[in-house]
Amino acid sequence: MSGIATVTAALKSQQIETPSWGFGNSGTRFKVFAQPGVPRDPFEKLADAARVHAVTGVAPAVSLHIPWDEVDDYAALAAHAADVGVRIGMINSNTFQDDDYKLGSVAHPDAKVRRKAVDHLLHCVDIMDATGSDSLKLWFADGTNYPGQDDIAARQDRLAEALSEVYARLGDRQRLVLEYKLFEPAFYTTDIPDWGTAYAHCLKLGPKAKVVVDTGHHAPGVNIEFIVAVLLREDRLGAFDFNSRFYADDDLMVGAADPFQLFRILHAVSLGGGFDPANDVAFMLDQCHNIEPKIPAMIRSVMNVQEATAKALLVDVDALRAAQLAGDVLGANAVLMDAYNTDVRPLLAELRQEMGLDPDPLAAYHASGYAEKIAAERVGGTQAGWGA
Ligand code: PSV
Ligand code: MN
Ligand code: MN
Repeated sequence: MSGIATVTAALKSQQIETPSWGFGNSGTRFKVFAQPGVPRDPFEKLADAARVHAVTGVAPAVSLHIPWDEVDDYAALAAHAADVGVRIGMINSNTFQDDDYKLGSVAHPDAKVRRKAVDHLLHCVDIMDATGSDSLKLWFADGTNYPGQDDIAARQDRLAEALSEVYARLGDRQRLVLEYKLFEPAFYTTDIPDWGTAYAHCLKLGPKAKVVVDTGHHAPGVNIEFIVAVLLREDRLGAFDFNSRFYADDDLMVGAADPFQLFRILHAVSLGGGFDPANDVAFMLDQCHNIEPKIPAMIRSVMNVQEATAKALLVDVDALRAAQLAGDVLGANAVLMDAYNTDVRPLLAELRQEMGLDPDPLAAYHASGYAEKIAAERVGGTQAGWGA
């Protein structure tokens, strides 16, 4: 295959997973602005996600969040997903919204609360069994607000014990991916604040435990592509939660705040073999659209990841290596910038036509009449989960 044929083949096989909660109403702690036509249940969220896939061709999986997407019959939900043209992706656990979790969940000082939290995680694995999902995505809000509030190391012990019980329950084709976050809702210590802590737990658990990099979960200025390169090298990069941020965990559309950072991250993915499906890196969006229309925002986000991926794949790696080995600092940088500065939109438009799609996914969505249809049909859409 020629260089460009390799790039287009990789772009066609890329899969970008959308989050069910990105289709519901969401907002900040100050206000949720309701939008017409938002889904009233998980079935309708899957239908909306299917529209994103229909016009982009690269978003076939949808992450669920439990209990926001709790239903009686998960096999029926998975069948519905298949009917509308998508599949169930990761199952995201939620151990942060019950009153019991005020002092934490799996790291809570009270064994009864820890039991409840672990039971929820095991329930999530049951849902994986019923839906065919292969990944359990764990994010814990656990932490403390004040020095002295609890013992840092004891909390790590409790966390490790809970994780090992869940790990032992995983089937052969199932895995867990562990997410870190610097702060929020805890403000003094967070029990998994960084990739090092997540990595240490994954190492102890075994090969079916990998780290999730949520691009909004770091201190300002952290070099995320470095983390990505190291995790890939150690075979412990499980997934991305893509979004963008100006300040903290803003959950804005990926590629909106800093497209160059997204390119640098995807360049690290490319060099580390992360686009090879065998490495099982999931490219997930974790964002919520507070003021912008949900489905077009998701389409835009998928396109942003695709554009950054295309640029990352266009890097002339041979020229880059030659410049690096020659100690040609400016030359190496120029190779990278050449790829970043390439307008990949014509390439992607052509690729979509080859895939039988409209070259302009947003125009195709707007022309489809779907937005008007759901606005007329759906009354009383649900909130994404926060503050619900
Ligand atoms: C936490 O901030 C997080 O990034 C986790 O991935 C959650 O599952 C998600 O947001 C939704 O609250
Ligand atoms: Mn996340
Ligand atoms: Mn987050």
